[in-house]
Amino acid sequence: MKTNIAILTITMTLLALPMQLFAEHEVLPTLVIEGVSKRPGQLGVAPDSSGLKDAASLLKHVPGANVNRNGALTGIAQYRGMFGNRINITLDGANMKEVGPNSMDPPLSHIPAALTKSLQVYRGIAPVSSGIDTIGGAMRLETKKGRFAEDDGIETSGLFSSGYSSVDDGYYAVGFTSLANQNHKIYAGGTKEEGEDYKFKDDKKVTPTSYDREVFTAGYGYQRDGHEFGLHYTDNNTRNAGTPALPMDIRYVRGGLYDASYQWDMGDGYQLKSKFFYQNMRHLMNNHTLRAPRIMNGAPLLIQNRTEVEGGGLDLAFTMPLLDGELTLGINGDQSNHDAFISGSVAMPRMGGRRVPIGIDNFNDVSRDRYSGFAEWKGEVIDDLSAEFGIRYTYTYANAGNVSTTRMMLPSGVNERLLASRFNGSNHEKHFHDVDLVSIFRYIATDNLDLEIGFARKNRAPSYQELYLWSPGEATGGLADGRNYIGNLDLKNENAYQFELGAEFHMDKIYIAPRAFYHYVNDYIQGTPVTGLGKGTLQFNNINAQLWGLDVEGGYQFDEHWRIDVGLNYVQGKQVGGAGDNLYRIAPLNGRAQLVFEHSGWMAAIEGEFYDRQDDVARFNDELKTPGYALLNLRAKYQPLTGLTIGAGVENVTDQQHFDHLGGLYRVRNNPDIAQGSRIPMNGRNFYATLAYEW
Ligand SMILES: [Cu+2]
Repeated sequence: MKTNIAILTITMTLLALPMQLFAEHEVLPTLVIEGVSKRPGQLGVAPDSSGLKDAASLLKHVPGANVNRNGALTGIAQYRGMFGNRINITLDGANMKEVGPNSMDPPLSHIPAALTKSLQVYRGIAPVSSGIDTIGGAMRLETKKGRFAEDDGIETSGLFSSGYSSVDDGYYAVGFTSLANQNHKIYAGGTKEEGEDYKFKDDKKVTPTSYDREVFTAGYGYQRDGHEFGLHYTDNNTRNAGTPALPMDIRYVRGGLYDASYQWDMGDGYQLKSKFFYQNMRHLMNNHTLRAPRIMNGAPLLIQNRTEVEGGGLDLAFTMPLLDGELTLGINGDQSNHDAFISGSVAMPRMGGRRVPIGIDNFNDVSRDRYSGFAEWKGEVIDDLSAEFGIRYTYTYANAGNVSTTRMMLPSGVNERLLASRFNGSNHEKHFHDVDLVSIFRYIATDNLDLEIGFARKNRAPSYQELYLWSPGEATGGLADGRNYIGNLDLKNENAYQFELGAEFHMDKIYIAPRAFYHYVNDYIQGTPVTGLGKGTLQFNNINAQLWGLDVEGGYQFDEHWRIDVGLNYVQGKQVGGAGDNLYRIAPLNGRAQLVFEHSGWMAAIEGEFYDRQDDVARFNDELKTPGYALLNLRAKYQPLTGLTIGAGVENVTDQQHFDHLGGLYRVRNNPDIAQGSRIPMNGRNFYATLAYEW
């Protein structure tokens, strides 16, 4: 398809200005959110405050995508009903591993929106070249890295921006600068974001949702005669940040990602790309700094979980022309090691209320290594018909060390030491073999209509939590359903058969791009009831599932000043066989429409978001239904001179109380305004203002 897969561009400039492009002349079936400030043909949306904290919030603008929000900085990407590690998310090409076993630090949370250059979401079936484990899709985030000078001489560029939001009394500031000539560039940047608990209807508060984070980034780049070399470092220092949908809150997430890349453009379509990355992160969470602890035996149960991850990987890809297209051959490998240790103290009534320390291996010396290779060909088959064929083989190795616990008895009466010795007596070493297959055809039917049809088989090996959670607990990769889970050493791969049908109609002033999909997932991993481990405990198991739906994006340009953009998302997920239960955490039917007016440096927008009620809820974990809602947002921005932008707006203008179905349950005690176990209210009315200068 030579033209016209619509590309949604949400610019993440200083102000996080979402911008939308009509039919770009690009081959990628991809949505792009990127940090270009001004380009001809750009169709704008006014400044947004939601993207200021967390790059994941940007996903709400992307057809098919959404966010499972467990906290202010904890947004787990969702695409068409799949989420977490079913989606392959790369940061500057690196598949960064979470340090939190409950996904308090999902990949997109490492980079604040203000340092994001672009976020791409592969619409539909993700190509095999986009990475390992793309059963639910693939997303790529690129951080800001400055640019090489175009002419002789030294060029500097940079930006400063800051903003304030009333709903959480939050602010952010970002500075970024680069110094470059044609061959060398160096750059550095930093952000600070801080906010209080956010308010909802009539100044009630959702506690704890305060946050405090600093991110630092620096790097060096070199280019000459088709060679490009880069070194890049990102450091995240998150301090106290609330996650009210989870049993604990973030005390800190610390650490960084180092990467080195080398690319050689040999000309005539030959290209070599390589990348190496290494990460080391530490994390502490607890149940009593940002919230009131749970009471056990008549006294507070004080617990914390200290976790660590070390990981790294290598990617190599070689591209060459073949027939009327290009062939890419590549290998990828990564390794990670995870540890988590729970400690604290519990009051013992039999010992006169004396506190007794506890220590439990949550995950001990867990490793997960992946070795993978792929081949992908894209090109023109005949006139107006192009195709993409891909195959990827992946071997996943997982292992875990033995565990111990000082606890005798769980609250359920289960002997935890017995569980530990049972786990230690079983074989933890696991091997998984996966083959991914993709074939996509794109046909230019007329000058105004493009069609796409795609088939794929995609796989995912079980996560380490799904395998090795040996004692009933909630470290489940952020499921946030309030249930205790136990792992399963007998889990098989998930394998999905995917079918995609897309069309794009575009004319001078209008475009509309609907896409329908159907996925059948063999051995979909989900909790199933298990007996003898306490009431409500679930065990990860293989079931069969199917997901289907439709997402649509469209736009119409009335004249040079007025335009409208719309999006609509629908997805259903069901268990196949069994009770035909609904899958968990599926977004209800939703849509958004945005009317934009632009005139001589001014821009104003009215945005409406609509979410239907969600009645199709999972029974296996007693998921709660959610009522529908509509939201009204007003946004404006003004550019008094080149490089300087002022933005302001009001979100949730009418201060309605509403609930995000993907937001999880409220796990905190002692808040008179929100019952424990009910849905978490979303932001109340928010006034925000931003100021940015770019040079
Ligand atoms: Cu955590």
